[in-house]
Amino acid sequence: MDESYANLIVSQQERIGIVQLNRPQALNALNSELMDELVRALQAFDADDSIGCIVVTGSEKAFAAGADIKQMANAGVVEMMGSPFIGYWDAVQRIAKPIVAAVSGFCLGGGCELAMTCDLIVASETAQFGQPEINLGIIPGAGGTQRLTRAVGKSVAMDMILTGRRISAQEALQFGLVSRVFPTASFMDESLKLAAEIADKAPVALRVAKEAVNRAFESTLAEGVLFERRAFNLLFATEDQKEGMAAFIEKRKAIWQGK
Ligand code: DAK
Repeated sequence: MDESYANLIVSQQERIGIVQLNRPQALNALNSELMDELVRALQAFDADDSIGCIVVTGSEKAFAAGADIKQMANAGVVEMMGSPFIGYWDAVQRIAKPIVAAVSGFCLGGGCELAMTCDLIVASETAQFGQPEINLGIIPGAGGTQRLTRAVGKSVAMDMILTGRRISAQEALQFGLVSRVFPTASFMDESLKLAAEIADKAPVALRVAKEAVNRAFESTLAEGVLFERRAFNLLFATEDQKEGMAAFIEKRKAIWQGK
């Protein structure tokens, strides 16, 4: 990737696209410049056939300490209503390839909402998750009241959102907000290993699986199951389904074409 970014470090490792938030002076606080770059980097990876899975990460100290408080402190209601800011989270949600949020350190407010907009969250032992907006006289505004509640249930979500308290990586694992917690020393290696495992799968099936799981949040059970059935059947029109099943029968590794 040749494009250069002021607030990101973007790289590729085999079939993994890595986007590292890099605004250390503000603990990766998410301003509009950073979010604009993030969306552009994700869209570029999404359009790149050599990428199978994307990792969004931050620094050891902070995934992101929230939206940039200094940027929005003086905004008025009309300005907030007309702000394109929230559109960045929607754009992240529209990325078709799987996105792993690899979280170390602070993951707060809009940062936690960004992680939850990704497809799965893995954490280092040092990660701390929270929605502290209540301490600023506001509430989560990028999906936190909805996605956190779906992830951890009403009681824990209320506890976190009404008190602003931060939870540890272990608590986040226990509550179902994250799927795995890795030791600090091996956190990035383990996160990339997981992403590589995903990136190695059949590309079309990955997209369809992501879409189907996300549909669970947007539909009734009956509609979701119907969506899954159609999506499942559709995969029998792909070369990868023929290859995957032939490889199983022939006891060899499948070679995916993404077709
Ligand atoms: N914004 C701006 N700057 C931040 C920041 C933030 N969220 N978090 C940290 N910083 C800056 C600090 O101001 C400080 O800068 P200098 O003073 O050195 O210039 C630098 O990062 C280091 O921070 P600290 O000195 O505070 O570091 P500590 O280790 O002592 O404390 C901390 C770390 C993470 C506990 C603390 O920085 C903190 O409490 N940060 C704020 C966390 C927070 O309240 N996050 C929620 C922000 S509100 C929207 C949708 C969603 C949102 C907005 C709009 N729309 C619908 C449009 C989301 C809102 C939020 O996320």
